Amino acid sequence: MERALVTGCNGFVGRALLGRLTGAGYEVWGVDRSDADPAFKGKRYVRGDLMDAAFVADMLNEAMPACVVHLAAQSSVAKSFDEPAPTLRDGTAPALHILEHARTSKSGMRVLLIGSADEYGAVSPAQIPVREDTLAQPESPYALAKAIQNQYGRMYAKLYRVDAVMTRSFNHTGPGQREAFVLSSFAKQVAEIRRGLREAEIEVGNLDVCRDFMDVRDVCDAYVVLLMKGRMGETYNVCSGQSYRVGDLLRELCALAGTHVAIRVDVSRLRPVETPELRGDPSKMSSHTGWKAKTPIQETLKALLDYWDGELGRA
Ligand code: A2R
Repeated sequence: MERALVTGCNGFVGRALLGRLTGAGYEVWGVDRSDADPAFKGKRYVRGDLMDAAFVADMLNEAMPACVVHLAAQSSVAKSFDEPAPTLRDGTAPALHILEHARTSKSGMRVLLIGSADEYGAVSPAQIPVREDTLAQPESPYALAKAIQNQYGRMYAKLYRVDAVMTRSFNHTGPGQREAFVLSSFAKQVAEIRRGLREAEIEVGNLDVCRDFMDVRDVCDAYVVLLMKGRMGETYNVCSGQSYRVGDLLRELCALAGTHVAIRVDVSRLRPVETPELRGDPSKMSSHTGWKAKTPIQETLKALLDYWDGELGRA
């Protein structure tokens, strides 16, 4: 049984990925800087800060994984504008420590570095759907950190034959996502309205942006398939190839919940720079690995709504 080590395992994607990796036959070790999430009960869990190179080296020497899925990062674009320095540090140094260990130990482990569609920055309509060879022009500290991480991976693969594979993952959502993320925030508010816990009014940012949203389960499947079939040194768009207007998804959530809501724009939710549409071209991913996003968006929205309904019911 091959061992996979997941960094940032307590987070939204880490918790969803655990079952997908186990289902694919991996023995999973998790690492994060807080106490283990209950999902990791019975699994090998290491607590520590990946900013610490010695910690990373010791952990990898002990785990000797066949592969690492590097999820750990400060994952909020909005927060990155307020906290650029920690975002840049957290988004780059841990990847470098992992790659350095792979280089010096010659372990041959595969390192899957999770990047972001935000690396592309403000793409023009003519560049949509965005391909991997589009010039990355990051427009947030978060995106810049991810672009640097991507270049580390590319460079280590080229110079040292470290088996690094990089993603540029487009928007994904699902049960367990924090409400700092747009669809999760909407779903929570709609669930609260349905339960009579708040006025029938929703606070929103920009409803006109269009994004390539996927279900987190599909994204986790993409990561598992990239561990097996991704090519060294390559970057892959993990995307559906379809984009949805955020306002339309809000309407869909309201329809699913059977609620009518008023909409109030909260200026604190508006970003300094906002790309009108970000939709990826998934053809490289599908031709190299066979993966395709398959979950209908309505199913994802329903799962998100049910999740928040359950959380509110428990509160
Ligand atoms: O920030 P915390 O304390 O919540 O911990 C986060 C953890 N993490 C770290 N763990 C160890 N050492 C570090 N230096 C370090 N920095 C961050 O990674 C958190 O538990 C986890 C990230 O989880 P989420 O914020 O829920 O991110 P999510 O949505 O699971 O995204 C996974 C990846 C990220 O690289 C995103 O930028 C990308 O997918 O979209």
